Amino acid sequence: MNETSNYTPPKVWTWDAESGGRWASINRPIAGPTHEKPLPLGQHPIQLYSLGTPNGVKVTVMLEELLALGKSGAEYDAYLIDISEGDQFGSGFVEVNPNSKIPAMLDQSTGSPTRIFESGAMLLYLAEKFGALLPAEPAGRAECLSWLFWQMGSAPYLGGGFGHFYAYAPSKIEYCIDRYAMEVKRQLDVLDRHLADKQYMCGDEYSIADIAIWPWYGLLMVEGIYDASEFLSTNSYIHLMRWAKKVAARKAVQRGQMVNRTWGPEEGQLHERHSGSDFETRTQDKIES
Ligand SMILES: N[C@@H](CCC(=O)N[C@@H](CS)C(=O)NCC(=O)O)C(=O)O
Repeated sequence: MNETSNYTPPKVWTWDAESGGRWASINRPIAGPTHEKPLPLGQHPIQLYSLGTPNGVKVTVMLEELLALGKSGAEYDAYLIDISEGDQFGSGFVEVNPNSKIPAMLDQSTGSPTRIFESGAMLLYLAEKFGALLPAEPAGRAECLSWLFWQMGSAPYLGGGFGHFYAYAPSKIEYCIDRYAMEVKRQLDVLDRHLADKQYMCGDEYSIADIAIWPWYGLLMVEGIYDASEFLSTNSYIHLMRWAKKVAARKAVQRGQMVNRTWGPEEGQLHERHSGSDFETRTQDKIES
């Protein structure tokens, strides 16, 4: 193994310089707002402030699934938060999410608005509010919540660990890439073995466990996020690949993936969403242009 650094940590860490790498300009060691900026408010019950990253996509897929089930109370306005510009540190955003990370959500249908932060909390909140996509009987519910929380605990190793050191860090550090590739491959094997005899994460029924896991592990399989398909041999996880493709084919998943997305092919981007017809208009724009 290459030894890449002789760095000796000082007694007390201080914030002296940007750390380098793709996200260096937004990283800081203090919480709280950096500037005054109220959030916009739309007409719909649910207000979402987000970006089309995997954590954001979980919630837009959930909302589109609920609307597809006829739950009109899940109508939503989705506003774009550009984390590369520091929008997550605006005063209005920090009031909804003191942790300054997308997604953040407000439910305006509850009299005084209810704030929800953390994508897993949003999935659970919405599933309970609308009585959907979460098994009602205790054993099924326990299994579903176990996988939901598995995702919340595991994905930081994929994104913040593997993705960061493989794709974003200013230099390739073998120790870090090895450590996180090992863990990510173990996680892929967990999912692959679990899905060997199941259609969905909790059996025959699609649920919030699938909605939480797919934007990270499903997209790694079908879209090769971080350009790492070959490196991680993702094709070898055949049950996980079958599940990833099946979930990717759902209309609500395709819609949810477009919302607040600002990169990739233009026809796959809907920067803000205020009505279901926005998707059709978006497609129409493309046909006419
Ligand atoms: N555990 C959080 C993670 C959210 C998160 O990490 N969001 C990232 C984008 S995917 C973010 O907003 N980063 C901005 C920053 O770190 O300043 C959730 O699932 O909601």
